[in-house]
Amino acid sequence: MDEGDIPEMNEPVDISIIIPCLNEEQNIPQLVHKLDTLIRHHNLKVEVLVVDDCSDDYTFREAFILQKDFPFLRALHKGLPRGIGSAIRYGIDHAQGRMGVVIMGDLVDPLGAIVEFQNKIIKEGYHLSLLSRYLAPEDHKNIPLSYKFYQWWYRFLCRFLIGIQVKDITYAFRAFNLDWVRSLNLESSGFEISPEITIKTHLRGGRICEIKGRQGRRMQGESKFLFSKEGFGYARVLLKGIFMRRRF
Ligand SMILES: Nc1nc2c(ncn2[C@@H]2O[C@H](COP(=O)(O)OP(=O)(O)OP(=O)(O)O)[C@@H](O)[C@H]2O)c(=O)[nH]1
Ligand SMILES: [Mg+2]
Repeated sequence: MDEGDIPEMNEPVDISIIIPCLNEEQNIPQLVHKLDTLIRHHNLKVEVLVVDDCSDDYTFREAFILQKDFPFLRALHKGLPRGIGSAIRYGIDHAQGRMGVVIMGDLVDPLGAIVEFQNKIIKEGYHLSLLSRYLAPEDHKNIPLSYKFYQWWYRFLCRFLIGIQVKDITYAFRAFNLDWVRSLNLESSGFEISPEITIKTHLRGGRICEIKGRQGRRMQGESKFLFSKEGFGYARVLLKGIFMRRRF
């Protein structure tokens, strides 16, 4: 089984939903069913790209089999080395829509926001629309304290050193104009791809907006995020942003 067996989309699509996945076999079927409900309800023109990174479980097989019942679905197999950032870039390279949306495979993102993202990016012409958990106090109550601590410092440094005013710089659930994001020459392999997109869009003069929303909790499978592993990438993206700001 490989992506070469999958037919190209026939109908033009507006939205390319990119789902980077590592060991998410338990979550993929439910996520695809939820997306199907949303797509039908709002009559969205969508393709959904599941980008699997040589998972140890049957993530790719689950997505591949589901393609038969859900024509909007494309199961993509990305080779090693692993990395959520490389998987998102792989999805961006293979996307056929006008707007890209990144969602997590662990069912934590408030999917209804995709409709609002479409208004912001396609109708109103924003380059980047972030889902922000920090616009209303009730939306960040359920974020673990350690994450809040790191996010607060990162936001503070980005504001102070780069001049970024948005409140949720690092949350991966977001939408962007695909041509715009391709022009940013993204480089990140890991979780730092999210701030890289935000920082580069800001520095290149792109229009950014935030919409309010709350993240849920992972119910199945395991988190792969380890600050000790990802911290260096976040620092690199921040330092590069400071350097770029001096040049522009
Ligand atoms: N393709 C790919 N996907 C990954 C990789 N690492 C994580 N992911 C996916 O990225 C999404 C987010 O990963 P999580 O481990 O839940 O990280 P998180 O949501 O930032 O952290 P938690 O809040 O602790 O869950 C999930 O869909 C993962 O399967 C990777 O190396 N490759
Ligand atoms: Mg998660």
